[in-house]
Amino acid sequence: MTKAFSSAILFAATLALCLSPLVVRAASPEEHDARMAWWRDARFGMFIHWGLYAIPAGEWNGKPVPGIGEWILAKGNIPLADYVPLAKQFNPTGYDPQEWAQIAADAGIKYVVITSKHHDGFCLFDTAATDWDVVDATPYGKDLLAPLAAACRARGIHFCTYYSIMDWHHPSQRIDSEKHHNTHIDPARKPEYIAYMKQQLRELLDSCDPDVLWFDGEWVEWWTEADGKDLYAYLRDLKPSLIINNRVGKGRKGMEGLNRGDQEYAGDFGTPEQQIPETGIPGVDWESCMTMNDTWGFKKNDHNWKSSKMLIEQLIDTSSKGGNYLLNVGPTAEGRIPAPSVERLAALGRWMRVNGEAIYGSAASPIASPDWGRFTAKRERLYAHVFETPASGQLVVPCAAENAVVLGSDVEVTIAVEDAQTKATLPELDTQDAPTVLLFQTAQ
Ligand code: H79
Repeated sequence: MTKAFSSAILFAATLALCLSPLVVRAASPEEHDARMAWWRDARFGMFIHWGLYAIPAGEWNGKPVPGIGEWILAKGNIPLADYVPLAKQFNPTGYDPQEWAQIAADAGIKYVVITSKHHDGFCLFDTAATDWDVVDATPYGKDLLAPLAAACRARGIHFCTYYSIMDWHHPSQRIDSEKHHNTHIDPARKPEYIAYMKQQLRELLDSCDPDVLWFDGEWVEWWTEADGKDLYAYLRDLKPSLIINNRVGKGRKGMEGLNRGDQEYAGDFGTPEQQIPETGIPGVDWESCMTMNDTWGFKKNDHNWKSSKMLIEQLIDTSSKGGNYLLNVGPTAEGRIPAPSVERLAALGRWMRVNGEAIYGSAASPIASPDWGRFTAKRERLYAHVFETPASGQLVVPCAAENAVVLGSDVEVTIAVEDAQTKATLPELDTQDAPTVLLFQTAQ
């Protein structure tokens, strides 16, 4: 190779390196909107927390421990040295990815986000970067994620993966002896760990092509916003259409820094956890992730299940504020989604088959939340989600409607329009097990 030629290559490579984050960040608002379009329309996703922590399932040596990889290795819980051999017991012969995907599809779910690696570092996919994965360390010996990706796609469900930045198992880090939600990294080994993550994420993109990467565990003090921006650019370069949550960087505290074109924080959407904000933020994409009981991973003694009605109301509440709802299930070590979760998903599905048009593709309601329920909106349609029938038997809607019906029925609702207000006299509504939706059509 001539010197001039090799220096030209070097120049081009350097230029490409310098430009790649810029290329990612310079996306026009139109390109950004196009990339986010399916996710904004989806509104309803399923989170799956699955891993070795489903084996102790909330109990260790007869004592309760957290049911999730979350704090399972924390002080006083399971020592890492005792946790690692659990892999030899992990043999989820009851796992049927087709069944899981069908449960999700029947619930009206549009995307699935599954743990590829939680804080315990254990990988549910085949990675050459470590043997601490389902293929190399367990009797099951097969990749769990690619078959689920295929089963989801066959049903029109977007397949997405969760990945924890904090890693209790990687030799670069050790768990803080007091604050288990933290690791300390050997600074000399940080580049090696970043290369490890990048290799695994590339493998994940190659093997199951996720549409969202959902990072977590970014709060460790050694992970910086610059690290997050670098990882964001790396991934978008590998898959330009990829959507990445704000926990790739330090943006959890910075919902307001997202999607405004300023890219103050890396990431495409905010991630309130176990809470639905009082209001959305116009122009900011966000997603509330919630559990059906109290834990993320399967825990046999957690019976604190939310009712189906409450879950439906949370989905509506989130949509009414312009957010997505990511509802968690924690499958067992055998590979089954627990029956109480399946029942609740089925109830959500029954409701969505009738009322889905009020959720999918809906926009945040311009109207504040009333006492009796929530509003969602779609072009000339306003949906009133009645959680409890108001004592007056009437609803007042702040727009001039042409007509109103009970969604999914031919029951017409009597309305009286005055100025820019519509007063609806409610027919008998059954809101015992699920909210009822009234559709108000306004002039085009
Ligand atoms: O995967 C599920 C949980 O296992 C995981 N996130 C969901 C999606 C999770 N891990 N830890 N936590 C949730 C709770 C973390 C709490 C804290 Fe903090 C981390 C307290 C202090 C550091 C949050 C982040 C508040 C400050 C920084």
